[in-house]
Amino acid sequence: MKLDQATIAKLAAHLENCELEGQDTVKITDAHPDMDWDDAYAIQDEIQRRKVARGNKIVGWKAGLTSHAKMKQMGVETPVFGFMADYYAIPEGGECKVSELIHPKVEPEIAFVMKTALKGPGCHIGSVLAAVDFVMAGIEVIDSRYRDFKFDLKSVIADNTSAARFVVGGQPRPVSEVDLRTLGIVFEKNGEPVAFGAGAAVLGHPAAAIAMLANHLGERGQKIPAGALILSGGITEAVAVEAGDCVTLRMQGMGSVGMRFV
Ligand code: 0L1
Ligand code: MG
Repeated sequence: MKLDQATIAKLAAHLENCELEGQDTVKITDAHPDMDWDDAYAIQDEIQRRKVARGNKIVGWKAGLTSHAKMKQMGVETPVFGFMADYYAIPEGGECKVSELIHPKVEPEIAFVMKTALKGPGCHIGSVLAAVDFVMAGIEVIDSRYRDFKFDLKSVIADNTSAARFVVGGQPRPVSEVDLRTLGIVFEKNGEPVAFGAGAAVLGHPAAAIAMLANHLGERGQKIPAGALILSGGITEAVAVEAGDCVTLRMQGMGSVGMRFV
């Protein structure tokens, strides 16, 4: 690690304040070009610690940058991971307040709910499928705290991988009943289809994102607990939204889920 504890705490407070106040900032690597990957996750961990100390619950995790094309574009070989706090959750069909955010975008994702805990290292798609209870449709709202979404990966990780809000729902299905690779989706904005895809867009098999998350947490002595919700990564490009927009994700054989931006 290159940053001392005081700097990590200062950067975490700055990024979390930007999130809570809906204010943007320049990327933190501008002032700290030497920070490394461990520093980036340490800042994210400190943001999580601040929320828990304030009484928020951590309800799950997310994987980001899970398409091979996007990873290549960003020059990385693994996805990035963030956590999800309880207040990120929007009820199915509910309202997401744009005034609380900076420049939201939405991503259609397959959400996993764990039946048993999963701890890496050594997790693979098989261990994930054995540990998952059910899957369902989910929409992630990302909202980078960096001005104009201009960032590098270390800055993004420190900023909890742009996590902001999410909605899950539709018709949950036992994971054993679903071919996650060929699972088709239609993503609609204001009633018009804007993106299409299939589960294989996420690392070839979306359960691979959960295995990588378990291995990532395992390296840090942590596990994915039973009951945790995990968003496995965007199946399509993120779609920008503003107040007045309505988005709906239709997932093959699994119903639909949506939210309104007000
Ligand atoms: O969930 C995601 O794939 C987003 C990861 C962070 C990068 C971004 O804000 O676009
Ligand atoms: Mg996402």
